[in-house]
Amino acid sequence: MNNFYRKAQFLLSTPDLKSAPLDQGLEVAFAGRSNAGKSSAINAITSHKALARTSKTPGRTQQLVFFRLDDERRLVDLPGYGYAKVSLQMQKDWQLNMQRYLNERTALKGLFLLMDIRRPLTPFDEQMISWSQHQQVPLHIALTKADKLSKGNAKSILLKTRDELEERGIPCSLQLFSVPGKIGVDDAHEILNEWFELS
Ligand SMILES: Nc1nc2c(ncn2[C@@H]2O[C@H](COP(=O)(O)OP(=O)(O)OP(=O)(O)O)[C@@H](O)[C@H]2O)c(=O)[nH]1
Ligand SMILES: [Mg+2]
Repeated sequence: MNNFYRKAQFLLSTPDLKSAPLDQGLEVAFAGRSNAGKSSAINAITSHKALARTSKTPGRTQQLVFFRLDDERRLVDLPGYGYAKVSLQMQKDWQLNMQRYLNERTALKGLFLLMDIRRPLTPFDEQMISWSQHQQVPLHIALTKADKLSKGNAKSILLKTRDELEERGIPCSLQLFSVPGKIGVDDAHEILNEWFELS
């Protein structure tokens, strides 16, 4: 079944929902801070080198980018947030855009939130989490760039973050992810299979 994600193809990118694909079928959105590794994760999950554009410069993906898996299923690379250099107006636009997407998108079956393991749960992450809770969109969190820490440290941050989320009563699953470390692609497929009704 993992070969399924290799079928991913770029569909379209759009600054807002007006030009988005028809709101039908099943969609999973990848969200997270600029530079958290959203586009890299999409590439690893679909076994493509450069399906989603990655960059060392934060703020690369300013649009909602839709990838088609089959007639019914799509992945979405959401615009990154928390990039210090963007104007207040752009931050407001982002907030409205994300809120609208989470509120209105019927096809949205799950939010895949990526957080750099060295900087989890920033205020913008908290905002995404609270919007997803409010809209009752299932939430899965991946702590990215796990290769930047020792195995022991990565594990302890995973456990600490899990405790923090549990204490706040936020129901979600949590995993480690690393592209060069080849960590977490199977876990990601498992949760996507569930949301895409493939298992
Ligand atoms: N060491 C390491 N670097 C990674 C990993 N994942 C991504 N990166 C690097 O982090 C940088 C940002 O990755 P992107 O995938 O472009 O991040 P993004 O979240 O899509 O960023 P925006 O599109 O700006 O929101 C790139 O230089 C990637 O090569 C990882 O698992 N380990
Ligand atoms: Mg990106």
